[in-house]
Amino acid sequence: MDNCIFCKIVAKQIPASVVYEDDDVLAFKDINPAAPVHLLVIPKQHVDTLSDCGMEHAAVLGKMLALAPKLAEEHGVAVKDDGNGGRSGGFKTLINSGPDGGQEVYHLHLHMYGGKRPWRGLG
Ligand code: DGP
Repeated sequence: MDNCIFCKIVAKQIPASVVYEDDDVLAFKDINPAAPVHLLVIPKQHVDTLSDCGMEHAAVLGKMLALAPKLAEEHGVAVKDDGNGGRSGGFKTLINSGPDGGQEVYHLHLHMYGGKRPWRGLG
């Protein structure tokens, strides 16, 4: 889509630090990280916002979410057994949708945050 920054990243017209790519999705580092690990996962095919998605998007949405554990493992933020019967590590996934949802870039994207807290503005 013309003038969409994330479509330009997909098209390699502007640079990004890409961490995963296949035919359907692309993952790259957020330019303004709010956590030690802050990745964005996007569908290659443009859709403005989650609010525009329907069941026809279920496969790509599932793929975006299913990628998170793999990325977490690769970036050292997977949920682990702490050896004392508890868990350590972990990450947050978030999709901002529309103005009241805090969405600034209108190409659907899944944020993935992880690493040592505190994280900027994320509770
Ligand atoms: P949101 O508020 O959910 O729309 O978040 C948009 C995110 O996109 C924000 O965390 C910053 C990131 N971002 C914006 N422009 C670029 C860019 O050109 N490159 C990269 N890597 N990230 C960008």
